[in-house]
Amino acid sequence: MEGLKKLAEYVEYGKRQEAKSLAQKLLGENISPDTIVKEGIMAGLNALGERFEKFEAFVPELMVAGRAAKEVLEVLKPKMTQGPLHKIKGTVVIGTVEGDVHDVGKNIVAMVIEGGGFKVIDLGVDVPPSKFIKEVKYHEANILALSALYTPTRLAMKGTLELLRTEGIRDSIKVMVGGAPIDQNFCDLIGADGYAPDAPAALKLAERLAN
Ligand code: B12
Repeated sequence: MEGLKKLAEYVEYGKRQEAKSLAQKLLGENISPDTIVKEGIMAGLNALGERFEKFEAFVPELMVAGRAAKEVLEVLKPKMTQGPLHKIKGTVVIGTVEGDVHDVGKNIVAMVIEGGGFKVIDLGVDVPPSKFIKEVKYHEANILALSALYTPTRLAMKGTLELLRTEGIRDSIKVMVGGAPIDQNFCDLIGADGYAPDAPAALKLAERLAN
């Protein structure tokens, strides 16, 4: 669809205002937030990621595109969190692990899980293991969701799980992991409870883990 293609382009080139008003318009045309995320935001960021790999785009471009993506998400948020909120299914503490500042994907997962009926505590980016542990205890969370995009920071996921064990609370919480460099193998390797490749799958996983 032409509008979604245009939106992907606005996100890719960091045109925030244009991207926001187009997203608003697409919502008005009854395009689902899910489609806007996939075919607008993610398509744009993926195209930029490919240019970045070929040294045709650089960090400043990633920054403006990331910002545009975040602002479009804000436009979508009210629709995405309008889920079947009759009953809270559980509490999820979510964050991007230490050393990593990517948060577009983590924010999408947070919104979809919240829309699906969970209470979500979002700790933001570059979250040290000790902070995750403190918040999990404070909120008596059922699920801890860890995101990582930059491969070296996967180690911080392992570190967070180790601290949960040291603190003696590993058995009282389920841990789910995700982000581009994460897969089921890595999840098994560090002893997490589940991996999901995208936001809808993350919601299904959370529902399974909460039971
Ligand atoms: C935008 C961007 C940035 C922005 C981030 C802005 C922001 N606010 O997030 C900025 C400029 C900060 C940035 C910085 C860097 N970046 Co960058 N960045 C990107 C880019 C273009 C898009 C990322 C994105 O938002 N994707 C879209 C979202 C929707 O997808 P997603 O995050 O994968 O999330 C989905 C799933 O993974 C899953 N998911 C995500 N989290 C979770 C959590 C759970 C629990 C679950 C179940 C699922 C799940 O669901 C999400 C929704 O479907 C990617 C390229 C790409 N195509 O991904 C590179 C990329 C991730 N960056 C990369 C790099 C190298 C860097 C830098 C090191 C660059 C530098 N030299 O400084 C720094 C690292 C900074 C740091 N310490 O973290 C590399 C990583 C390579 C690697 N394998 O490690 C990539 C892949 C680019 C590339 N092709 O080389 N970056």
